[in-house]
Amino acid sequence: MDTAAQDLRWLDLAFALARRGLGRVWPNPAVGCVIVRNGQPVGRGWTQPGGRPHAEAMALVAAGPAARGATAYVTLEPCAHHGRTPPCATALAKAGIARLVSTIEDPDPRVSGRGFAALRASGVQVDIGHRVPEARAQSAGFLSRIERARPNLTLKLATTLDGRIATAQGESRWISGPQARRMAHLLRVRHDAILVGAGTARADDPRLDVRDLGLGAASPVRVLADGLLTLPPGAKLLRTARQQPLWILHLAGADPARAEAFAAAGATLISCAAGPDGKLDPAGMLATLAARGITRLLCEGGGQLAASLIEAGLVDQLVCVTAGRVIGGDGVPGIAAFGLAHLADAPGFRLVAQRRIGDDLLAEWVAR
Ligand code: AOF
Ligand code: ZN
Repeated sequence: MDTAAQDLRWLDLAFALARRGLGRVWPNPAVGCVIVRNGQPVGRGWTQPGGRPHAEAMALVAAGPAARGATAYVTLEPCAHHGRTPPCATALAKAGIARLVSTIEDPDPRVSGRGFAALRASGVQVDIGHRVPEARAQSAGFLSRIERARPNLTLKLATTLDGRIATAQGESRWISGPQARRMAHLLRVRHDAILVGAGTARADDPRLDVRDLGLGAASPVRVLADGLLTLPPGAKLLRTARQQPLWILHLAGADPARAEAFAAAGATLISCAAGPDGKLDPAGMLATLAARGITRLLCEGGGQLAASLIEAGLVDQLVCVTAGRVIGGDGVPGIAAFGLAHLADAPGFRLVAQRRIGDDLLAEWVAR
């Protein structure tokens, strides 16, 4: 294998390591780092839960003196700012790294090119611009938080062939099969927060955790969009609020006594702006979550919330599970009405993957 191909192979290993951090490192990006000397990996690292230590620091500790003269492969520009620890760029140079192979600049204003520049200034050979689409995709949440002041948003939909999520009587357990439901739990682990609307919370009384995967510690923040604080006090979300964070987004005008009761149960109450229709403004909710550090957000419904997010053009990816059943037009639609007048204005998505999952069809779409 020639050097260029070897480089990409090591960089891909760094991407695989970075993946371990997804959903657990917010507000930071999940970064991976491999240090290679004489064709052998001598140190591997990835961003640790909570966002620190950084990937490069972990890999340098693992490599020890073997880092001298080695090449470092890093999935994002090494940082240049003094946080709780010295900058990774300085640490790499100090450890004697001879060459850096990396992807894109870190858009954090404290970094944005300064990491690469510092390494170059220290005499390190800096070779960047590799695997750019992959780097942007893996850091999509972090890039979105910095560049758009909102999280990257995935909407998960599990519907019948005719796009329904429940019968007219509200029966919804279960539309998709066990394999698809397990996949949905794995999807939660890779996100910082799970968002549901109040209607779904009242109808399904979900816990929104990942307990059946034995990954309790990796459980994401649960976010409930409940403008008027309609959640019943006995809801599982509230009863588990002390074990796993529950943030409730509500309107300023919601009943203060209910707000107090929910806070007393352990929930974090967050007041959000209203849109022109008097309901929670979807863009405002996302901005609020980004300001609190959320980078990767997974919305699991229901139909009203899904419709408002899609209508506002805020859905970056759709993960659709389609089950081989038909409920009919009196069933509850997975995406509620949003009064679209012209087909030309219909939000569009591009199919990027599809496969069978148990007896269901899994399809992934990205916003056009
Ligand atoms: C790296 N390697 O593994 C990560 C980086 O609050 P701090 O000090 O941890 O810094 C957070 C910033 O560091 C974050 O906004 C991003 O620019 C960068 N993240 N950098 O060199 C890493 N996670
Ligand atoms: Zn760093």
